[in-house]
Amino acid sequence: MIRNAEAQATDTIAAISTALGEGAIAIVRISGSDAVSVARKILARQDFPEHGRMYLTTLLADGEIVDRVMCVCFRSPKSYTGEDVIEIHTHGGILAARTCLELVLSNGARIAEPGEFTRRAFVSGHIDLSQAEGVLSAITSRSNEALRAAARTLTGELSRAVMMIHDDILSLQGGIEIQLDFPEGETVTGLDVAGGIGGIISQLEALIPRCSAGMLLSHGVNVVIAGRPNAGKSSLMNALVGRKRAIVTEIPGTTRDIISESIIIGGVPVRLSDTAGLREAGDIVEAEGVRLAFEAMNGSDICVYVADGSRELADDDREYIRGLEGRRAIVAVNKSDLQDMAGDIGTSCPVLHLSAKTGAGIDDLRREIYSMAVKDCAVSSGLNVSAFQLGELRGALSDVREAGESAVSFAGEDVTAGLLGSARMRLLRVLGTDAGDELLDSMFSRFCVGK
Ligand SMILES: Nc1nc2c(ncn2[C@@H]2O[C@H](COP(=O)(O)OP(=O)(O)OP(=O)(O)O)[C@@H](O)[C@H]2O)c(=O)[nH]1
Ligand SMILES: [Mg+2]
Repeated sequence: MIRNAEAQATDTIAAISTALGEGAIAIVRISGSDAVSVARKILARQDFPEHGRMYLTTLLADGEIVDRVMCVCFRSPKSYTGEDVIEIHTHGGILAARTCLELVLSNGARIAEPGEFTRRAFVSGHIDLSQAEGVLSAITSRSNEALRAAARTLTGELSRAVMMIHDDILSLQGGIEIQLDFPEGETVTGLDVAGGIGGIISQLEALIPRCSAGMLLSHGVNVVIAGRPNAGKSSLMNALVGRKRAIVTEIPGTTRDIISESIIIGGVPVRLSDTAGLREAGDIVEAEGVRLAFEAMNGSDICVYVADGSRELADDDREYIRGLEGRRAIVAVNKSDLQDMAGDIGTSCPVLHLSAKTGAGIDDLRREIYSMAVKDCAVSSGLNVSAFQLGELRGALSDVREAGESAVSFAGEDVTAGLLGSARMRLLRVLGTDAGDELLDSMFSRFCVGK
């Protein structure tokens, strides 16, 4: 966390910006007013700082050549952080980059905090908070869809959409406020409150599913496979993962711990958890497994309840399935390669007949998990936001809806204007305007060092 914000905000900072490990090159990045002078102290070439040009030079420690490097300088304000930035490209591998960083640090820079370069880009006004979220997502993307959402966000698509809605609210709020000063009976020409609010609501209603999609693409869903012993939960887990991840035996009570594995379905990261069979456990270890299974099932985003379809459904099955009513859940009637004895399941959840053994119906299950996960999300046009930003967008929508109700219920134009003002503030918070240190700390601490 960044302390003594004022003093620290002007320090010249440095970090290795590439992943540590063997590779062709590694990059040490330096940012701040002393970046150029620090670089001059450790590089043979002294004439390098022409904006944006790569120079070949050598890295020196006590006059001795340590590495042959490339160096580039981005002059303030035309750099990522908005400050003078030097990047030294050393040979890859851990040692060359570390040696370079140590030299930089012993010559006047201090090590950067996680995300501090991006934080400086934000503070200097080069990017807003939504773009910073896009930067983070670009680094952590696990699918093409997620990477595209990140690219849209970091190039400012979300910022522009939010600003447009903000400006529409501002002009409507302004009109209403002028109206307040008008004498009774007179109206501001062309002021259409209901129409204006309707338009803003539609814009927010279109934007929020895109942001929910971004959240989904970065954070994924947590899918818990639950059911009675021997139903075929572990077999189903293995079928979905495509390899033998969990032990399968004909002995009921085989799985005792939670076994998790991540897969990607249609670009959405899905964290699957196989659990212990739900029953009165025989021993203390299994009992703990069953307790964890219930906990996982209750905490899941989507529950896949597995029932053994080659037998009649047990009363317990029916009870557990009833408990999932109204939740995001799928009933998987397994062992469809054997006789079907399950009968009517009696649930409003989707029911799929499948066989973990032969693979029949597994693709349908994948599709069902996907469509449940992406419900209310515009995946093909996703935009990245943090939970805080999504909360503010939803809050803005509910403020504007309330403003619409207040306008027709004669609650008073000042109430309508106040609600619009509150929605507008929320939109500004999405962009990080007036964001406090605490919010920025929590935002940028999610970054890696060097970004
Ligand atoms: N015929 C058939 N047998 C299956 C199918 N799925 C699982 N089985 C068998 O059912 C038995 C139990 O399978 P598991 O996957 O271990 O069941 P589980 O629900 O994980 O069991 P616990 O971990 O004990 O709760 C094994 O003998 C599997 O081979 C299926 O689709 N068809
Ligand atoms: Mg099992």
